[in-house]
Amino acid sequence: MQMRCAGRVLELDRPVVMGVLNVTPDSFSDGGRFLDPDAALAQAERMAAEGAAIIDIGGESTRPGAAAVAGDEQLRRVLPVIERVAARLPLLLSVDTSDPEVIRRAGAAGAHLVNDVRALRAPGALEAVAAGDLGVCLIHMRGEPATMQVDPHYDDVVAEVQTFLAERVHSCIAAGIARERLCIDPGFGFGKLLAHNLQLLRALAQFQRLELPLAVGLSRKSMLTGLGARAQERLAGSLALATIAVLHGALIVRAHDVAATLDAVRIASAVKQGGSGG
Ligand code: PT1
Repeated sequence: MQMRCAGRVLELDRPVVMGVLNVTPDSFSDGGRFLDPDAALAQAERMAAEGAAIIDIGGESTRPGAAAVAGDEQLRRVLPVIERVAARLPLLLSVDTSDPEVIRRAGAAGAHLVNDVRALRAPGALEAVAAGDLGVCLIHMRGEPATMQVDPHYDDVVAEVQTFLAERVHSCIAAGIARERLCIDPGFGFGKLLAHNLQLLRALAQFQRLELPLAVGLSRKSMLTGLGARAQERLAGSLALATIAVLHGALIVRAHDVAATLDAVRIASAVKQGGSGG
């Protein structure tokens, strides 16, 4: 499988790691560390050296409880970082946003794909992507980050998330965004209780029915604490979840700890393929 993003081809014959670069003062695991564009560039260079295929640059935290960030503030945070990283590193850059103006300006600054927890539902977002050639990661989220963990309810979380993603894929294609530009993500932790996250993880292979690259973000999420991981020690648990996700077909694994995650992903992929080095 592969994905087309702004004139580039992301090869997905084996799973890849998307490194997280939060340019926010409030992000849950590395708040404020990379607000300075030079510090952000240094972190991007580190993740590239560790083997990231994509760097995901975000100016709006979407962790549970986080407040929305206005487009102009997101632009102030992410544009200098996108420009600097695009000028220095050959890998793909994604912008973690829902805002149409941020999508447009990030694309002009050198981003290759949009990673959107609102799956292009914000007014104008679908059109902003359709007007260019950026790739898109469509993520499922129930509600908004500020309130999404307040009593989320599903009758059948796997079916409901799949139906939602299939509808968003359809809307993208109807708006003129080619299928080759899309990937999907069930949105672990986005309006989901631990039981919902576990059902999605166990049924992850079913998302392959949509015949699109499957992305996941599990790194350092609170579901690990719910599963018994120590609060300050989320790496081992994150690697366990990344391994399980790859065994169930994930091809893009979003993670903070790129080198360790890539090891886990490579091993899981090789075991899955029945060969070595997959
Ligand atoms: C994700 C993701 C993302 N997650 C993609 N992009 C976040 N494609 C940001 C918690 O429960 O899963 N996939 N971009 C971060 N969101 C969260 C959600 C962070 C929940 C933490 C939690 O702790």
